[in-house]
Amino acid sequence: MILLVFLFAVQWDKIAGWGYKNGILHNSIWLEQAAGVYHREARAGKYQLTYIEAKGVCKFEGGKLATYQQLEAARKIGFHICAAGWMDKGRVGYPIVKASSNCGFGKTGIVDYGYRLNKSERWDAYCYNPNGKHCGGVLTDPKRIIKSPGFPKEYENNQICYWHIRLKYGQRIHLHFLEFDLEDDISCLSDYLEVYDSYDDVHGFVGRYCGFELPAEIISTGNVMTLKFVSDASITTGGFQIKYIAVDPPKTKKFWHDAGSTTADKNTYSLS
Ligand SMILES: *[C@@H]1O[C@H](CO)[C@@H](O)[C@H](O)[C@H]1NC(C)=O
Ligand SMILES: [Ca+2]
Repeated sequence: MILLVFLFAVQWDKIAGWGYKNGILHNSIWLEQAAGVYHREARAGKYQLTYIEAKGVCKFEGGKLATYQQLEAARKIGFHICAAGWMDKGRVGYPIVKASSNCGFGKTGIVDYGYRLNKSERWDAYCYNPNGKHCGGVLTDPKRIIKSPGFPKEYENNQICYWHIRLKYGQRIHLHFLEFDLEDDISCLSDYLEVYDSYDDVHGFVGRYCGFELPAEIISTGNVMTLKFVSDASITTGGFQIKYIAVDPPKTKKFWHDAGSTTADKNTYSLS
């Protein structure tokens, strides 16, 4: 019984952690992979892609623009994004799982803007790729080495890779850069690696890296991290190898005191 309450308290924290922020359900990265559907925006930000460009973004990663049916299938298992994107044949819409007045007009389903007559309008993109992306992936092992595609050979042009590191609740991620060599320019506009201390490449920006200087070690604040690698259309170099290791939380009562601010946690603690 004590164990059950304890587990419940931990689970509850976990659910609260996988929350809903800025219109995005923050477990969507897992779910989008299950359905083969994923959302992309332009490097310049939200709503910057014409239809042709949106097609190109999906093609970079070996996918295609998703059909309405594919987006709906993903939505049914929890894919929720508050941003309109191009679909197959020039249709535009977005998938809403959880009704809210500030996104999706309080309804659930695909918010459908229909087939656009003007293909120069700018939206995001919904891509479909059932075979996974040709680089990147979701990593759940406590220890792994992440390599640029093709390493130790040079990486290719026009790559976009996302690595989503997802460890056990309570663990942190320690990144060590072992080798690093990306095309060098002052603002890292050509080729770069970005690190985010969060579930996605929107929140928790840590840094953008290029050139050949080894970045310093990074430790996450939570159990998730996102790495994004982008290369442009010319000049490639040696690439990178990055090791990550799970760091376990200290197993002392003090830890639970510090972490436990909810009633559930306090009840659990007094039982034990
Ligand atoms: C098509 O959309 C673009 C971008 O919104 C706009 O600049 C252009 O004027 C539109 N063209 C027509 C024919 O409405
Ligand atoms: Ca380059």
